[in-house]
Amino acid sequence: MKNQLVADILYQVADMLDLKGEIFFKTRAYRQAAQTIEVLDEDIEVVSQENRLQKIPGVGEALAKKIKEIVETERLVYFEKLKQEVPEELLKMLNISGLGPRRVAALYQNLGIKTIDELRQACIDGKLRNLDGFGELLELNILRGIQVMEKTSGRALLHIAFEDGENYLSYLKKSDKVKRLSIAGSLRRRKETIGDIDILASSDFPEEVMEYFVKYRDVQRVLLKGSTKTSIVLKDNLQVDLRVVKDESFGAALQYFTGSKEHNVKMRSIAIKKGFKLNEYGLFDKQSEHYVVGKNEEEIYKKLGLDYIEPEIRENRGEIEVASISKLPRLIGYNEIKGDLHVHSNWSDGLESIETIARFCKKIGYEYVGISDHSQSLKIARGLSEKRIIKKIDEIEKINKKLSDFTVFCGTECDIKPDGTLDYSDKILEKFDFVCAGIHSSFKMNSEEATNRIMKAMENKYVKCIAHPTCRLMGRREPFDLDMVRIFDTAKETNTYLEINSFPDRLDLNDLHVKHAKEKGVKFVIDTDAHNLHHLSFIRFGIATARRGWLEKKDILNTKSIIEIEKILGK
Ligand code: DGT
Ligand code: CA
Ligand code: CA
Repeated sequence: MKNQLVADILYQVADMLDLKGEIFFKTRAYRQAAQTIEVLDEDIEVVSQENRLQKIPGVGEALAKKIKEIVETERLVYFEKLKQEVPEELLKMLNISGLGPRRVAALYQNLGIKTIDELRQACIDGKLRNLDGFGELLELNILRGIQVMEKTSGRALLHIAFEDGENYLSYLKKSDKVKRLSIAGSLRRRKETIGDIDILASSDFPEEVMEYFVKYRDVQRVLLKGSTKTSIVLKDNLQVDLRVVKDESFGAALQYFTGSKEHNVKMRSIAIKKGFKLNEYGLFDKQSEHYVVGKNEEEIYKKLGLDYIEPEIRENRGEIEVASISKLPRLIGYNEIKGDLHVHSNWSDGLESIETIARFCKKIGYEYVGISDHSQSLKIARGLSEKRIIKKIDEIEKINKKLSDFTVFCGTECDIKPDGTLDYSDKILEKFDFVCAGIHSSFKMNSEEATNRIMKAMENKYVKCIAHPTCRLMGRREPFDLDMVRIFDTAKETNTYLEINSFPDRLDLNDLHVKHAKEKGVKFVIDTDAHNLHHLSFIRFGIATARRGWLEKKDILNTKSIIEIEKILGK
C-alpha cells in the first residue's frame, strides 16, 4: 500500500514550500491531503485507479495529478525539482524546537547554513544572535534541540525495543477484539538496532483495537490514529506502529511488514514471474486477480516455490535463492544453547558467587557454565592473581562435587596485551578448563597492529576463544578496523572459536561478520559476558545474531552436550 509513501512526499513538499515562503493556503492543501491519505481506510492505489482521488476531501485536480504520479512511479518530479532548490537537511531543521520555516529560511539565506552540523557550529560561534528575530537564548535552545533530536532520531538497541515490544504484546493480547498478533519489522528480524517497533494484529473490530492500543500505560503521545494504522511514541521515545488487517490477510501483511524491504522487493518480482501479484493483502492471481493465499506466511512462500524463510535472515543476502533449491540452513534454535562460557563471578567484577551462578544456570536448563573472570592486570575489574586462581580452582572443584548433573568450568577472560602476548604465562593458562582471550585496553591502534595483536593471541595453543573480537560498544566505541579475512583464516587454522558476545551494546561479532566467517569454516561460541544473573538472559540476542549470520547448531561450541564439550576441551 502506497498511502504512507504518498503522504510522506506530500508532507515534505509542504515543508519545502514553507521554506520557499509560499502562500499559506497552498502548503495547507498538501498537509491536509497528506493527513487524510495517511489514515485513509482504502488503498490509495485503488482510489487512483478508479479515478476517485478528487473525492478525497481537499484534493483538487492538480493535487490528484501529483498523487497519481506518486502511486504510479513512486516519485514526484515536482518534489525532485524542489529538492534542487531547497537543501534537504533544511527539512530536518524544522523538527528542532524553536525553528519554523521562516527562521530556517533566514539562516540559509543570511548565513548559508544548510546542514545540522553547520547550524550547531554557528550556534557555538554565536553567529545567530545578531540576526533579526534571533538572540542568544535562541542559540542555546537550538543547541539543546539538536541534542534532543539526535537522541530521539537515533535507533534503539535491540534489547530495549525487545522488552518494549514484549510488554506491548502482552497488553494487546488482553483485548478480546484481537484475533492474531505479532511483532513485525526489524524487531522481528532481530536487527541489532531498531528504528521503530512494528506490531501487526488481525481483527474484525479495528477501531476498537486502535482505541485500546493508544490507551497503553507507556504511551507518551499519539502521532496518528486511523483504523488500519496507528502510531504512538512511548515514554522512552521509541515509536510503535500498529497495523490492523483482516484475518485472511494476516500472513501476507506479516510477510510484508516484517521486511526487509530488499527481501520483499525480490519476493514480489518472483511472484510476478510466476503469474501472481504479492502485496500486504495476499497473493493474487495476476490475470483474474483472485485471492490465492495470505492467511499465513508459510503458504505464501510455498506457493512461490520457496521453503519457509526465518525472519532473521530476510535481508536479501542470498536466502531467497537458497530457499528455492531447498538449501536453507537449519538455523540454531533459541533453546539449543547448553551452557554459557563467559560469565563473571564475584571473584572479579561480577555480582554473584560461583555457586549462585551455577545453581541458577542449572535451574534454567543449562548443563554447564564457564566462570571466565578477568586476568591479573585488569586491576579495576579485580583481575585474578596466580594465587587466587589456585583458590578459585579449588572452590570450583568443591561446587562440582556438590552439584549433580551440572559442571562448572574454570575459565578466564585473559587480557591480550598491546603486543599480542597474554596476561598470564602458559604455565598458568594450562590450569584453566577454558581460556578466552580479549582486548580491554589500548584501543587506539591501526588496522595492521590490531589485526596482528589478535592473530598472535590466537596462535597461543591455550587460547580456545577470542572474546568480543572487534571490541565495539554501540553508541560509545567504534569497532577495531580489523582485517577480517586474516582474522577468520587464522581462527580456522588455529582452531580458535570466535565469540558472539550477546551483551546488547556489543553483539560482537555482528551478523555480517558471522556469515562471512562461517563461509570460511570458522566455529563460534555464543556467550553473554554476564556480570549478574539478569544478564544471562541476553543470550537470546547472541543467538539472534548467530541466526542472522546463518549459523546452525553444529557451528557453535556451546550447543554441545557436556560429554562432547569435555572431549573438545580435553578435560
Ligand atoms: P527500522 O524500523 O528502521 O528498524 O526497520 P524496519 O525494517 O522495521 O522498517 P519500517 O519500520 O520502516 O517498515 C517495516 C517493514 O515494512 C519493512 O521492513 C518492510 C515494509 N516496508 C515499509 N516500507 C516499505 C516499502 O516502501 N516497500 C516495501 N516493499 N516494503 C516496505
Ligand atoms: Ca520498524
Ligand atoms: Ca514502522
